[in-house]
Amino acid sequence: MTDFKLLLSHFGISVSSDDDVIPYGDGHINDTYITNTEPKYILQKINTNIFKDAARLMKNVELVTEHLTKKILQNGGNPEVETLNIIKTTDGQPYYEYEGNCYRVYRFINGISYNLPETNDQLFEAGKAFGKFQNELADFDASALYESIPDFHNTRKRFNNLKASIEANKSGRASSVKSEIEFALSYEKYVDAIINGIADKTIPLRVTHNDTKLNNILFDPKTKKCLSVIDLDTVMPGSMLYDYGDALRFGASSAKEDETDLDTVYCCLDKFEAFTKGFLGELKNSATEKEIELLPLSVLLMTYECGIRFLSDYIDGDVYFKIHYPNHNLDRARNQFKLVADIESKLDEMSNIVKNVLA
Ligand code: ADP
Ligand code: GN1
Ligand code: MG
Repeated sequence: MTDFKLLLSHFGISVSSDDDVIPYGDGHINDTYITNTEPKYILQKINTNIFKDAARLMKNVELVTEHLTKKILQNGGNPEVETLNIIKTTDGQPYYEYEGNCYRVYRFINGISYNLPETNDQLFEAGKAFGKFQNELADFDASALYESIPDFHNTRKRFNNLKASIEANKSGRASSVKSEIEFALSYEKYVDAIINGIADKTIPLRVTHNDTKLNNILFDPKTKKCLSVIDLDTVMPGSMLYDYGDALRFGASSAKEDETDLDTVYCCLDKFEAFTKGFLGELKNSATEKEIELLPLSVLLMTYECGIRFLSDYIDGDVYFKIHYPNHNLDRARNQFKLVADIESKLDEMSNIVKNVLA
């Protein structure tokens, strides 16, 4: 049992008992808790199976939040709620090692995160927020960043990893998911689209968030606008298309990421349009022709990539994503694959929407 009272005392935070530290949020990676204190804090056990070097990870978060803080202040905003604020340990460190685990504390931001957006306005606001996030980091020195997860959105590598998982078949589950594997392998033709553009420089490398699902944005409960973009663990050099495609993978879906009634899972073009308006409102002047061309395909690719990651993890025996029941990763994979097929059938319509938004 973690002694939370003792642990938090190293951050200068006092709780009456361990009951004042409560599991929080729906992240798939870190263990997140909220403290029942005034003010409240977010405590996270960093997933060091995934983020191997907590010191360098936290250096990234420090550098990025310092940069964002300057921008927020220049715009007359409030950095205490508009970006993450690291609470240092009493020794001035950005995380604390305790019983072999690495813990960090953030100031709690009083905002709402959505697993299923409720209105198109929320999509518009999310598009604006992720577009603005990239603009604010446009003059950030990318070479200062450590690559916290190498090849995070290299879809070719993700495809090869899936093949390796099937081959190794660590869980013995591969034979039970033949149709999902067949579906996944049949989409190989798309996997190089973004990587090739990066290689031939038609797609510029930018500092991107790389994990733009909607619950990594906090909305202001009063104004309904986006308050802040959080979960900065994967801020790394990447493509604008990763942030756009991943946000729509999640945000334009008609259903939650683990909905199992697949008849109710499809890509909503009105949500797609609302997000695109917000995103391109911020970035249309800096987007290249190739980036614009690949916007619709990036939604397919990021959804496909996430689907094959869930499927690989199911075959590996659920070692990466947090699951809440035995077939959770398989359900998530099926859900993403249903979306992939639907997005593929809507690519032309999506291109027309992008054209109209830019007109
Ligand atoms: P994971 O990498 O596991 O997704 P996150 O950093 O995204 O972890 O945190 C999980 C959830 O916790 C978020 O989706 C959000 O709801 C909540 N959360 C994280 N940090 C804060 C914060 N500083 N203030 C308020 N809520 C937060
Ligand atoms: C994870 O950390 P979280 O829950 O916000 C994952 C993303 C996936 C997403 C799928 C570091 O996001 O890449 O798209 O789950 N983050 C990491 O829901 O792997
Ligand atoms: Mg998250």
